[in-house]
Amino acid sequence: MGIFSFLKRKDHSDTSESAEISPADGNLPVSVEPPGPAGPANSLDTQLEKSRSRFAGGLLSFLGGRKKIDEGLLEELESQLIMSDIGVPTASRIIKAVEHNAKSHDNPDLRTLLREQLINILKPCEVPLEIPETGNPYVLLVVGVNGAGKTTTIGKIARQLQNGDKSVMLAAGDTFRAAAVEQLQTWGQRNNITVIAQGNGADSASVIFDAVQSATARNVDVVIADTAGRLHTQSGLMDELAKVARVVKKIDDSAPHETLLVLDGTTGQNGLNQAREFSNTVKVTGLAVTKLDGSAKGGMLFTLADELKLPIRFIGVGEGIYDLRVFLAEDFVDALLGDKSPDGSVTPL
Ligand SMILES: Nc1nc2c(ncn2[C@@H]2O[C@H](COP(=O)(O)OP(=O)(O)OP(=O)(O)O)[C@@H](O)[C@H]2O)c(=O)[nH]1
Ligand SMILES: [Mg+2]
Repeated sequence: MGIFSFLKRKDHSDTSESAEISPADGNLPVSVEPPGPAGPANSLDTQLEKSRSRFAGGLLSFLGGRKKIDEGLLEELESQLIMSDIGVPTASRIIKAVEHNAKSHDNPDLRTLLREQLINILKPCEVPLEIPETGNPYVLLVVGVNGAGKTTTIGKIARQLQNGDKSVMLAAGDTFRAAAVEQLQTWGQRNNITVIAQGNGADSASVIFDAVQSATARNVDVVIADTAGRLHTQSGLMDELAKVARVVKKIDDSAPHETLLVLDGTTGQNGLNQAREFSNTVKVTGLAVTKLDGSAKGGMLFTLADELKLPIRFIGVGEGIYDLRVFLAEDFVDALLGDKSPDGSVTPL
């Protein structure tokens, strides 16, 4: 089960009211990217190349031909993990577990033991988004700091949902930043879906409320609500998020069904603080970590998983509409560690 395993399509024959609530107006530039070089044909190994060269490259260079797992080697490994943007507490937990497990093997292979621990940390966070069929729109609220990749991620998720046979509506809840509404409308056009908007300066909660109401009337499966980027220090904007969550409950008290925090993967450990700050205001139920293609900081996912225990729903690996992957722990670890042997096991050093 997961985002690709949707239930039957509903009847969406009623699309007649869209004009009265500002759908994408058809005059905006549209660029529909085919699955090209930035599309799904690229392997995760390629997309995570920077993180891999830091991660596996560092490990390879210090391990060399050394076979004996002793304290010195483990200390070096710990430093390598920390340099790969894994936080200190998480790195020491990994090392302790590796050391413990090494003792129960006659001929322990460090890389295999490490891989096992890395997967153990991420695996509980491998919880793909599921959209149950309840008869009411599933409300997905997208939050995060400025420039994290919220709007882009919304466009990509919308495409995946549509490919999974779900109908989608977008809510232009970023009424703060100039041109934010137009940016979302462009994504709406790329996906051929309605965007509910009221223009800059409107009340974000009111736009999102309208969208949920309209989606309910039209039997749309999923409403994805964009919001303005904000810092936890901007108390007015943080209060606005709490208001959005309150207001949508007036239509469906189980909404928002998912509050997805988008974190910029190039910010490393800072993502952990952002997650904590946002969780003080809204109940974050999932994470999307973007820009991992341009970053050597993929190690941050281990810290996020270890410290927050929140589902990591997606990883962003490029700017194109297809450059979003459902997060899978083993695939991610193997892409970071490098080559796999043909039978799927990791090539020993
Ligand atoms: N390389 C790469 N770029 C990305 C990814 N996701 C988003 N971006 C880029 O990051 C920039 C910011 O993305 P937006 O989606 O506008 O970010 P936002 O969080 O909505 O920004 P604000 O609305 O200003 O808060 C854009 O140039 C995107 O193309 C990704 O996974 N990889
Ligand atoms: Mg945005």
